[in-house]
Amino acid sequence: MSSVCVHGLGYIGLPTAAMLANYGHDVYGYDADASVISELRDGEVHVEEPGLRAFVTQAFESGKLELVEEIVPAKYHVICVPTPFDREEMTPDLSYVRAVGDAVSPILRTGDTVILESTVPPGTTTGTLQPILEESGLTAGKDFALVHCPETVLPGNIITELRQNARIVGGVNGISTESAVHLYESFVEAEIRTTSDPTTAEFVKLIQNTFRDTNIGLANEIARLAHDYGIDSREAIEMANEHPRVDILQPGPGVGGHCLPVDPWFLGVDSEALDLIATARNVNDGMVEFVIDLLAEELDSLADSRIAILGVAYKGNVGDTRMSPGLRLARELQHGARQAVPATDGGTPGDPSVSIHDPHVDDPTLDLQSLEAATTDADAVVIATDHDEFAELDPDALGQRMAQRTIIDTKAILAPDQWREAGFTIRRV
Ligand code: SAJ
Repeated sequence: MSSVCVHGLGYIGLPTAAMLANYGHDVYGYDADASVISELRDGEVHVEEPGLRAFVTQAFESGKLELVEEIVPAKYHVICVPTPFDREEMTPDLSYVRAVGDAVSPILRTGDTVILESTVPPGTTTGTLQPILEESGLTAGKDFALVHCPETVLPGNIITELRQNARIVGGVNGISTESAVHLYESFVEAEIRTTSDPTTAEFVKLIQNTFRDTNIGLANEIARLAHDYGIDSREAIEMANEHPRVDILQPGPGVGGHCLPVDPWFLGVDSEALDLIATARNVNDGMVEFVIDLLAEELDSLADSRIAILGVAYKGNVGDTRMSPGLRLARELQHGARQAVPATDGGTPGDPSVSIHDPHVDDPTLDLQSLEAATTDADAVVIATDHDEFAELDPDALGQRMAQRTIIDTKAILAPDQWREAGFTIRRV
C-alpha cells in the first residue's frame, strides 16, 4: 500500500481518493478551493452521485483518507483538476494543471510517480506538466515516473465504473507506466492497457468522448431528417440497430455535461483536421433550435405562450446542470418575459414565458418551481431530461393543469399512445 496525494476533490478526485483509501492506501485529499475542504470536514459531500456519501464516509472512518490544506509529499500524486475550454479562443485553460505542477515540483522526491487524470489536449503531460515538474531538478522517466491515465467514469455510475472500466495508462517510459499500473491494479477489476506514451493516452480519452458525441450528432441529424420525411426517428433508429454492425445512439435536445460538448474541441488545439467532429458538435448544439421549431409548429403563437421545461440537469437522474440542453432551451426561449434562468442578454418583450422544474437540481440561482407550479396554465411542456420521475407523469393530471395539451418529449420517455388517448399532441425528437 502506498501514500497517495489526490489533487482536486471534484467529480473524479473525490471518488478516486475514497476508492484508494477504501483499498488501503494512505490518501491525502487536497483541493485548492478551501471551501471544498471545509465542507467535507463538516460532513457535506458536494458532489451528487449515488452511493458517494457512504463511500466517502467509509474512507474517513477507516482513517485512510485525510484532508490536507497544503499538499504533502507522497509516493503517488494523482491529478484530477478541471481543464475548462474557451470555445471562442479554441484554447484550453491548463492553469489548474500548471498550479499542481508548481506545487508538486518543490516536494517531488526520487521514486515518486505523478499521474495526470484530467482530460487535456494531446501533448499536455509531456509538453506542459513535465517541464514544470523537472524544475525540481529531477528528470521524468529517470528520477520520477510521469504518466497520463484518463478517467472514464460515467456520472451516475462513478463508483462502479472506477472499479470496472478498463484503464489506459501511458507513461513517459516503461518504468513510469509500470508504477502507475501497480497503483490502479490495487482497485481496478478490469483490464489495464498501456500505451506507448502519455500523448496517445490523452488522445484515446478524447476520441472516446468524440466517438460518442459524433454518434449522437448522427442520431440528431437523423431525427431532423426523419422529421422532414414525417416519420418517427426512434422507430427508424431502433430498426436500423437490428443490423449487427449498426449502433446509432439516441437523439435528444442536445448534448450536455462537462465532457462530450467540450472534449472534441481539445483535438483541434494543435490540428486543423477537425471537420466531421466539429460538424457533429454544431449539429448537437443546434438541437435546441430544432426543439423550438417543434414548439412553433404546435403553438398558434410561440411568443405569447407559456412553456414549462421539465429537466434542466444535463442528463437523467443527475443534478448537474453544466451545459445542460434544458437550460439552453430556457435561455433561448425567454429572452425577455420572465427570467427563470439568468439571461445572457437583455431580451425582448413578447418572448414566451418559461418555467422550469427539476427534482434533481438544487440551485438557488435558478427560479426552479414545483411540477405543479411550473405546468399550471402551460401551453406546452417540454421534457428535456430523462429523469425517472418524468417517465411516470400522469397525462390526465398534467393535462387538467395545462392551458392546452401539447408535450414535446425530446428524450422519448413517454408512451405516445397513452398521451394521445389523454388528448395530448405529443411530438418526439
Ligand atoms: N446523450 C444523448 N444521446 C445518447 C446518449 C447521451 O443525447 O444516446 C446525451 C445525454 O443526454 C447528455 C450527454 O449526451 O446530455 C452526455 O451524457 P453521457 O451519459 O453520454 O456522458 P457523460 O458526459 O455523462 O460522460 C461521458 C462518458 N463518456 C463516454 O461514454 C465515452 C464517460 O464515460 C466519461 O468518463 C465522461 O464523459 C468524462 O468524464 O469524460
